[in-house]
Amino acid sequence: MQYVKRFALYFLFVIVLNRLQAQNTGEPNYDESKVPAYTLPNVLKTVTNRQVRNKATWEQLRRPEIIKLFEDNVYGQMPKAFDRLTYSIKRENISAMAGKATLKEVLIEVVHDQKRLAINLVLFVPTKPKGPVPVFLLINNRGKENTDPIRAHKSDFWPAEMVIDSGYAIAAFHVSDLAPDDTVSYVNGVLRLYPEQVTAPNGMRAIGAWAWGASRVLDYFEKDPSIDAKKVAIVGHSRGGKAALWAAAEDQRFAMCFSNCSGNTGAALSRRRFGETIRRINTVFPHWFAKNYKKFNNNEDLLPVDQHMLLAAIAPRPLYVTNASKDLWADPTGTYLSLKNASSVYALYKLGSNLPANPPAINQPIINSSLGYHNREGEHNLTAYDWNSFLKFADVYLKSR
Ligand code: GTR
Repeated sequence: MQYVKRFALYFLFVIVLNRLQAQNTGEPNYDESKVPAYTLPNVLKTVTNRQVRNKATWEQLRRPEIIKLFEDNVYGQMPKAFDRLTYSIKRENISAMAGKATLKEVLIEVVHDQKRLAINLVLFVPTKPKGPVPVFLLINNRGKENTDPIRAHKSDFWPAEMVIDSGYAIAAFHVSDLAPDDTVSYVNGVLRLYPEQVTAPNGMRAIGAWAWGASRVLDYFEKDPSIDAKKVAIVGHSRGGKAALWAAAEDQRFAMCFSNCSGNTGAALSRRRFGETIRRINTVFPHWFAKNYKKFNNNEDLLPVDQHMLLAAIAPRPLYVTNASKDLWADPTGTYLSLKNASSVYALYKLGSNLPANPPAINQPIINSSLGYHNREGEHNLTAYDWNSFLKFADVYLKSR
């Protein structure tokens, strides 16, 4: 008996040691059997332990609580006040794409405390639409050539022709206008307008700045008669996909959200510690999230939120998240589980209930659900396959309304 006890204790010791070692070396875990046991925070229980049973309590109490928890612990505050937003059309071409679209290059300027920020927007609107059109807005975190306004360079990352042919407008801005994606120079954008954010423990940083920029573009859309500002779909890939989720959660004017391969601190559950972890993301990208987020390095279970709550904060608006089969770094299973765990909030609106318990097979998109999903075969990227599914999803939820 004594032996058995000793052996059991030794065994436990080895397991704990292994786990600690794995955490400390920062070695990513890709083994499902090594995912630690975890309990997700209950999305439908308030901080004072009140069960949320209906839309009203969700909207008045729990949702604002969750947004505040994400602001204070993860993405930082989202400054709402500014003195002025103006815009000018820098270039217009009414016969772009061989006459299929009108191109507008718009300069959006935001002034606050006598400081000015410029956001450059590229926008294509289908020619002769019946009225204001829904628009896909991409947060571009890759090269600017991907959104080439003169279309000398075409890229599946932003397949403008394909979207125009489907009857939607398509737009993009580059993250560097808001916050350069760099550990030092990230402050040289919107944070110049809000310097107090840089020092605050819950201050906005790059991901928050990109999401903030998406909302300013939406402000512009509200002034452009060719755009239906009530039907703006925000799209982002990877780090841009994290920002797209945060933008849609913070700003309820976004009608729809597409978050592609967003992974850690995007759509994937942090507590699974599969692939990228909080510690790793905070170490390699210290300029992305609020300073407070570093408290949760190797400490996921202390977080008062997990990412399913971010997805839930988008309810009842249609949300589509994706993975790529070879992109284990972004934890496809953890992403699907996050979506599944957000569905209890969509259920308050009688939506999203048809989501299967297990992830669908590769290349089997779930379109007919307010919570859409696919795991595309292949690498970490935003491709024509992804956009094709986005368009199908939008056809169900944006076009018909
Ligand atoms: C990776 C990062 C991911 C993701 C990705 C990307 O290096 O670890 O969280 O954001 O970059 O943006 O492509």
